[in-house]
Amino acid sequence: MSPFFLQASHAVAENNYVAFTFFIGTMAMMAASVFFFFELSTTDKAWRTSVLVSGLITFIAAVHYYYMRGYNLETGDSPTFFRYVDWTLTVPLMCVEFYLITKKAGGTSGLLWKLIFASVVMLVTGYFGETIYRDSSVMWGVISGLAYFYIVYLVWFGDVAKLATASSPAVAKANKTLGWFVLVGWAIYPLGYIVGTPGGLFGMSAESLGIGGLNMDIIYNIGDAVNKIGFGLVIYALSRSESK
Ligand SMILES: *C/C=C(C)/C=C/C=C(C)/C=C/C1=C(C)CCCC1(C)C
Repeated sequence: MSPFFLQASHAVAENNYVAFTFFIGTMAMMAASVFFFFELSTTDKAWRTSVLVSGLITFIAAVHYYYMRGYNLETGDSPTFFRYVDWTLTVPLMCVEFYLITKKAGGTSGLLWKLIFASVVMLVTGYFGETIYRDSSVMWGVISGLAYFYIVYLVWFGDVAKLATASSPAVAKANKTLGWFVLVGWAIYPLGYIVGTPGGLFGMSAESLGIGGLNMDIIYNIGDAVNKIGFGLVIYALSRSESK
């Protein structure tokens, strides 16, 4: 007997640890959403939209995680389509966060679109490499990686960094922390992509990376928990430090 939270209507997977991480993910994203939404009433007006967006990111993820858990239990497969729908909604919203925190110092919608465009290129090419064009997953992974590094560049050295520095010490500090999330936290995803590619990529596999036992979905789920909730908390902390 598997525990109740692993049972599906077409009971398939016993001891399905992947589905278990989807279950934990659903709970964590739901709890984070409730937190961000409830804190809105005591958030300074200037930061309300930012904290609201933090809650929307985790809320959208919670709904997707609920579906992904069911999909994984019933089919035993990776819910790749739902995963990418989730990311295509939530990653642009993270770009919106960068726009919102730099807006006071002159962040423009042009900058926002640059970030969103890069993130969509990163995700669409990643999706191609994981699904339709499996045979050329190296090429699609590299293109996706280039778009990713462009985002890293914008946040660390480009317009986002410059505007954040010009804004206030608190915004500059928050941007630095968000920059670490983008550089280190987001780097978890290419790891999942490598592990999920049959035969591995560039001769790398879960075993050779020292993370044998972790599969692609578990790695993506860890990445989402770290990045969506962590990112939101940085914005929340900023909203508190600036309202004093
Ligand atoms: C909440 C979801 C987030 C922050 C998702 C981020 C996803 C990425 C940074 C994905 C990046 C990828 C590459 C850089 C190369 C391989 C393909 C991807 C899409 C996994």
